[in-house]
Amino acid sequence: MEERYRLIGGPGSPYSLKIRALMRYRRLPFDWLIRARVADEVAHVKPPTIPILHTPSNDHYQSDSTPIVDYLEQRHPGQRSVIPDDPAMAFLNFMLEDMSDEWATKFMYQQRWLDPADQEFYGHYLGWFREGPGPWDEVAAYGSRMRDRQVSRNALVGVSPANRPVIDRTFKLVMGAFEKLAGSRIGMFGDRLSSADFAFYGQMTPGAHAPGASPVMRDEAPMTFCWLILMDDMSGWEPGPWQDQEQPPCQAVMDLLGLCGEAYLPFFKANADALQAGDEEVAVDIWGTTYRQRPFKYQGKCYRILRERFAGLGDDARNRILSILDKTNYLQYLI
Ligand SMILES: N[C@@H](CCC(=O)N[C@@H](CS)C(=O)NCC(=O)O)C(=O)O
Repeated sequence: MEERYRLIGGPGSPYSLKIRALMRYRRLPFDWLIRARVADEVAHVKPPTIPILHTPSNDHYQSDSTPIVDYLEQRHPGQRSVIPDDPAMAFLNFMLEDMSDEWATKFMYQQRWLDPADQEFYGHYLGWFREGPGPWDEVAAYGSRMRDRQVSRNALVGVSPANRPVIDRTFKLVMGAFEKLAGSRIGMFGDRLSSADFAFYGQMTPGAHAPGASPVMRDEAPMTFCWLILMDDMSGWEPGPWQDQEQPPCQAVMDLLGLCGEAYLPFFKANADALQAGDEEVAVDIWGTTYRQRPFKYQGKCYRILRERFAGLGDDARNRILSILDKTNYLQYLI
C-alpha cells in the first residue's frame, strides 16, 4: 500500500497551505495535523517552523517548504511533478517560488498584522484554530498573545507604515499578474501546476480572508480570488503539458520576473551586503522609495542558493534565460 505521510502545520500558515495543496494535487496520501496538537512530538525538529512533513516508514521529519517540495520530487519522480522538465523553466520556477516565499510573504504579513482591524481578526482566528471549537471571546486570550507576538515581528519582516507603499505595490503587481494568468490558463508554466503556483497560492490566501485585503482582492482581482479557491484541492485536475520551451513565458511570468528585478533581487543583494558588513539595517531603493528592515540571515542563504543554481545551469538553459531576461538589467544580481 502506498505510504501515508503526516503533514503537520496550521490553517493560518501560508507555507502549510502551499504544501497541503501541492500534495493534494500530486495525489500523495497524507493526514493533516495541527502543530499545536502534536507540539511535543515535533519539539526536536529544526528549523522549528511549519509545515513539517513526517514520513512514518523512515521516521523522517522534514521542515522548510522548498526542501519538502524537493524531497517529495525525489521520492515520487514523475507522479504529477511540479517542477518543469526544461531546466531553464525549472530555474525560473524556482526563482518565482522563492520570490513568493521570501518577498510576496511581506504583503501576506502586512495584510494580517499592520492594521488594528486585521490584527484583531487574525489574533482570534489563530486562537480559534488552536483552542476551538469554543466561543470567539474565549479563544481571545491565546489569540491576543499570538497577535502580540506576530505584531512584534513586523520589524523583522519589514512590515511598517513607511514600507507600506512598496509592499502594497508588490501586492498590486502580483494580483495583476494572476488576473492575467487566471484569464488564460491554470499555471504559470503550462496547462499544469508548478511549485511556484502553489507558493503564490499559499501567500495570497491569508489576504483573501483578511478584513482589509479581502474586499480589495474581490474588486480588483476577482478571477484570482476564484483561482485561489480552486487551487486548494486540484487532486482531480488532469495536468496538460508544460509550455513549449520554444515559446516565450506567458505575460504573468514576465510581470513577476519584472517584480523580481525591481524589488526582490535588489532587496536580496542589499540584505546580503548588510549581513556581510554587519550592518544593523538594510536600506534599499525600490521604486523611488527607501525600503528598510533588519538584515535577515535566512534570506542571505536563499540568495546564495539562487545564485548557485543559476551558476550550475548548462549553457543552453543559461542562454535561454539570458534571452528572456534580456530586457531587464538584473542579471547583475544573478551572476
Ligand atoms: N521558509 C520556511 C518558512 C516557514 C515559516 O516561517 N513558517 C512559520 C509559520 S507560517 C513558522 O512556523 N513560524 C514559527 C515561528 O514563528 O516560530 C518554509 O518555506 O517553510
